[in-house]
Amino acid sequence: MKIAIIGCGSLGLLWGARLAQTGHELTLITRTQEQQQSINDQGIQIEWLDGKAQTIPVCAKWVQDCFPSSFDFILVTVKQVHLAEVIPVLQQITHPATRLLFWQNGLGHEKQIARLKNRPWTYAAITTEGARKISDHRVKHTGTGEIAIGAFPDFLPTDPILEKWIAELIDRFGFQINLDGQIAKKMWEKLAINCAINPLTALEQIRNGELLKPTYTWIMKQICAEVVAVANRKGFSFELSNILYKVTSVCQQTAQNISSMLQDMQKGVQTEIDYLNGAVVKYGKEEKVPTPINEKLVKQVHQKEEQQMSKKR
Ligand code: KPL
Repeated sequence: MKIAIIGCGSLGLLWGARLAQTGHELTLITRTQEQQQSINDQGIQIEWLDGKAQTIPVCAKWVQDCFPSSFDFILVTVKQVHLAEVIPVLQQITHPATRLLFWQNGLGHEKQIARLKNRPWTYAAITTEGARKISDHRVKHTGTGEIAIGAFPDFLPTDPILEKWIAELIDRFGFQINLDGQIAKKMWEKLAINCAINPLTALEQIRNGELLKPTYTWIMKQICAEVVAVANRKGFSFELSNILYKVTSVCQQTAQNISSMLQDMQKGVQTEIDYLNGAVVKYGKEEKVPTPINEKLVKQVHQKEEQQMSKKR
């Protein structure tokens, strides 16, 4: 199969390192020419969870140079903020049977996916794994977690191509990937996890594991209570205790991780706050469910984001 990964942040590089070892023809599509050169010249340098380092040669193409091409399988690992600009590219480098896996945090991608014409095989992939991009071609795998994939936004028939690919990955790497018939619910669950972890780590400049201290667990409970109230009103039923248990497990499993929002802050780039806590506020308004804590966090993150971005300018 011809596989591409579009978006070479921490998750894209992690999956690049994995998929380069599966024997499929793999191309990493980068947003900048500098990153393309750096990956082509030096390969992906990855430090795995057990501390072992590996250099993996891969083929990278700058997004502007990837036409004409046609891939059978694409992992879309750009952030939500870049999804809109990637959709026209995806339209051109795919065919009607291409499988597209969208790996974004938060909510909002269904609107973007709907812009694709005649590309029915679209999936959402949800992961709670941690990874940190160290430079354009270097990445560190910083935490294990769940991986779930499911048809999104529409229901799809059984897909032998996707199932075979997943079976290959399980066989090759030993980790579990679950095919989930209710991926939209899983997205709300992951949303709650990100709403609790990402803004607090970004505002306080701390690693995920530090959120296990009582001061933070108390705030995380309030954040999650609002997310659960909105999700329940939207028809996704959750128990707060269950969500808090998941948040705690992710903080433990990714204790050393720098959350994606803190990574964005440190780089002085736009964060995904509008697609995380911002989405909760938006849906809360629609459902007339108050979300004051999430609203406050959105404001605080925007303020800090602005400060960080102006330092970079
Ligand atoms: O998804 C993540 C993120 O950083 O965006 C978690 C799971 C919280 C890992 O850091």
